[in-house]
Amino acid sequence: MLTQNQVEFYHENGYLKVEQLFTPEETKELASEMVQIINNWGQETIGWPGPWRKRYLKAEDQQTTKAVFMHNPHFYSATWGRVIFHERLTGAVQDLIGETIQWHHTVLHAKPPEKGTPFPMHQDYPFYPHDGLDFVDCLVHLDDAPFESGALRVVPGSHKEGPREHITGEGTAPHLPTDKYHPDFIDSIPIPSKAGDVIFFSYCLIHWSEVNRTDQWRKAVRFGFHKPEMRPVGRDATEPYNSIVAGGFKANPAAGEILT
Ligand SMILES: O=C(O)CCC(=O)C(=O)O
Repeated sequence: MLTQNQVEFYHENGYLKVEQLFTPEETKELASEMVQIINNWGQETIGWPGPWRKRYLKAEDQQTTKAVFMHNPHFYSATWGRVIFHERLTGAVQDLIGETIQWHHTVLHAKPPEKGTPFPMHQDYPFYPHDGLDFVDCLVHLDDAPFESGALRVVPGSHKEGPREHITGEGTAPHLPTDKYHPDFIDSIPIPSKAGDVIFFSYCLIHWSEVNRTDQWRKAVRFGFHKPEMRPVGRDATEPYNSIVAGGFKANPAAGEILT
């Protein structure tokens, strides 16, 4: 699915954009199902809360940004369930981390027009820490995401140092401390994308994005997949941690011979 160069680029930089992984027909169907899901089940919020807003937004914008976030679109739409097994998506993840992959989550991050929420610099690791590094997030674009729409921005190579200390706690989404990590003094590159493009990135890659200032929605859905041996940090090692195997086969290291 991916070329050797693409795989090497991902491991070196911590991210990889694959253009048109979804065909225009697939993207059109996914986008229209997502609009139905939003209209039936969605809720508008200001986006991630937290003290980072003071550093990233002007006073008048700090509590007035707009966002629609939703987990598990497959609870409402079979079309979205099938994406968990989409062969070009899972095939790319298998090329990056190995034959057997376990699905972890699907979440919509939609930035409505004009004041669609920004995201502060962060890694995804503190949202779902696991005991390994082979965790790939995949940002599936349902709309064109030009620079002005708050396209994803990444700090290439920042995954190599592993998890970093984040500001966490009540009233805030995990984010990197703004006195050390802020676009004013950490260089990042924007990855403008088209509907149907997918950005794969390590859950240790530092990334962020700006306000959507266009008059169009910027809807993107993040899928997370990891190696099946990886387990959430803090969970008892004897507790089964099974979720959907989206590619390959999950063997049981403790299995005995049952059938011959
Ligand atoms: O969609 C974006 O612009 C950022 C999303 C993000 O930060 C994430 O998926 O962790």
